[in-house]
Amino acid sequence: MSDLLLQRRIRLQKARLYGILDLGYLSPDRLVPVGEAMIRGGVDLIQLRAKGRSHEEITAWARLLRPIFQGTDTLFIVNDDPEAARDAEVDGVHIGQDDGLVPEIRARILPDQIVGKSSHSVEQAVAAAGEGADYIGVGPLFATPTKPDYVPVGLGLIGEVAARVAIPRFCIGGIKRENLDEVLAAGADRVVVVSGILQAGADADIEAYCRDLKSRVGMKGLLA
Ligand code: TZP
Ligand code: MG
Repeated sequence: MSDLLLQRRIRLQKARLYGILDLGYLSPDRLVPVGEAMIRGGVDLIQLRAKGRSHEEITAWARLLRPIFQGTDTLFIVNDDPEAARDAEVDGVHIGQDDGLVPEIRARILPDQIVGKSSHSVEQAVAAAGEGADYIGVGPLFATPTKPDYVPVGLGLIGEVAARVAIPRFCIGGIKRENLDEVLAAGADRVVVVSGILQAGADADIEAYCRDLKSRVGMKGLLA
């Protein structure tokens, strides 16, 4: 394993809070300031999610964002587009259940980049880990307008997956400041928050919202 891949995997192990720059909520001119606010607020991983946008656009936005991560501990992940992740030389790529197997994706990216995969059941979580994913998403826990077509999996899945899968598990879907304690009490130690962060308000409010989430999920990590 290269030093860079090892360093990325160590950062992933330590990561607790995952945020997403989702162009369903943000206009492109807000990517950099909101990304910077999230980094200041302590977000450990940030994904660029640009559903329905072209490969060229995604690559350009990834290249635009990359410098804001320099000198920080925050990892930068591109959703859905392995070639954009490769060409923009970000930290990794995130794929869904319909995007193929992890080894196929690895063959399309740089050797030291990480791969995350979404899972919606214990079977999918176990399979993603078996394929060699570096981390998994688990959800959606609750119904969410960010991914409207998905049936919520419920809080029970958190413990079932934790019992079977050792790689970092990020719970996702409808998680906000208001229900974070409930999610942590159900066994989550890592969370993804999308609309909660992006709808928090001005950049300073986004930063404060992230810092609050991070202190609470980070405390759980310390006690675990
Ligand atoms: N995958 C499963 S749920 C989800 C994704 C991308 C969206 C989560 O967004 P929110 O706004 O935090 O519910
Ligand atoms: Mg996908």
